[in-house]
Amino acid sequence: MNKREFIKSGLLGVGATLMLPSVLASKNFLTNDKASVTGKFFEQPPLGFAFDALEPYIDAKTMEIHYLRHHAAYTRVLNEQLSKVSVPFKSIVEIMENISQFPVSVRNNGGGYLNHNLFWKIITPGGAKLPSGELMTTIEKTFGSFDAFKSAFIEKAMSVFGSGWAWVIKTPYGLKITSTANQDNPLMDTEKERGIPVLMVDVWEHAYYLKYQNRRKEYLDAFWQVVNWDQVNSFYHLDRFVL
Ligand code: MN3
Repeated sequence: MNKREFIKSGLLGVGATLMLPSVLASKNFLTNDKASVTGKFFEQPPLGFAFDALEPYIDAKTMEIHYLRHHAAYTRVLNEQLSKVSVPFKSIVEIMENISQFPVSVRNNGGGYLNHNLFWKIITPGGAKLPSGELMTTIEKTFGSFDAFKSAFIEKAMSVFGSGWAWVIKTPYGLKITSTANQDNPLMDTEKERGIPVLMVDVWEHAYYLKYQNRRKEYLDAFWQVVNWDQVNSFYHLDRFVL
């Protein structure tokens, strides 16, 4: 089996569902079965809602540029860079988990690719406005109350200096709020605080500057109006990821 055949069989194999069996494991989400002939290993998943669907909380122009230019560029450059590396991989998650073995260009663009895939999933027009069931109970137990949790998450997101992300991750020790720089994420083996991403927010200026300029806090306050708690709940119940 040559390298291309290995990658193709790997992409289509069970390894692709190692950690994210539900929404993320669909073929369009993680992989592209034309990869072996086109060199296009990963494709940008469809957004799932119109650019203007999150108005007035996230404006249409920001969504359009964010998806069509920023996310598309991470996807394109990731594919270009992966065609030059010899490290085998079966899924984007596996790349993240072994990112220390890849060039920094794969770290930046692969992180940018996956982080936005996740982010588009956890925002939605008209989603449930609060978590429910076990997730809500766990949040209240961990952080004292849902409001205290929101404040802690916003505070972490405000503390990111420059470009990065804030996260809620599921760890063997419970839920934790963390942040990463640039396009790093809590799946990467380069991160000190690792876990299953449950909720995340993009605090790169490109995520909010057109509407909110330097007022990151207003963007973060508005963010709660578009959180897809059903999806967050699904991420929370994943347990197949092994640290
Ligand atoms: Mn972004």
